[in-house]
Amino acid sequence: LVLLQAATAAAADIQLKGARGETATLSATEFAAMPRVKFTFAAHGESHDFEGPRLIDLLAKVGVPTDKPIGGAALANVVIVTASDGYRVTFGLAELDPATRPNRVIVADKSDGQPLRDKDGAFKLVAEGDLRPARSVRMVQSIEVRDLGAAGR
Ligand SMILES: Nc1nc2c(c(=O)[nH]1)N[C@H]1C(S)=C(S)[C@@H](COP(=O)(O)O)O[C@H]1N2
Ligand SMILES: [Mo]
Repeated sequence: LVLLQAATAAAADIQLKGARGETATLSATEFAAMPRVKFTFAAHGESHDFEGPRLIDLLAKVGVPTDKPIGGAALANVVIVTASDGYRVTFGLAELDPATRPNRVIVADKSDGQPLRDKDGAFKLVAEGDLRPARSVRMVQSIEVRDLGAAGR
């Protein structure tokens, strides 16, 4: 069973969907090759290091611009992170933008230099600076950008 879980984790990929319907599947191999950042996150009175690419860099693969600050109509874009147990959390796209906010939001695949705990699955969302771990989505499966559009339409 342990071997089977390891194989499942290694084969995990993340489904991405953009605001204009773009889709991409990010394999664990592609994920591992992305630039990554690391910071400490405290939850339940314990601090641990988490490491992985920024969420916004994943979303670049489905049309989110990362060469200029998030602005204009994209300020009404929301990002929905869904886990394999159905747990869901949202962010405003600008919250993920390093040109807008100092707090980093990552999809972690390592903690304290080790693979994540089994219960976290292959990927766990971690939002630097959050005072509680409610947005630390375990077992991240898919991430979607949705454009709320202009008011009244
Ligand atoms: N997939 C998934 N992630 C989740 C949850 C969940 O139910 N499912 N609960 C959240 C909440 S409310 C908390 S407090 C933390 C608890 O996770 P931990 O036991 O690893 O700290 O996970 C968060 N991430
Ligand atoms: Mo919670």
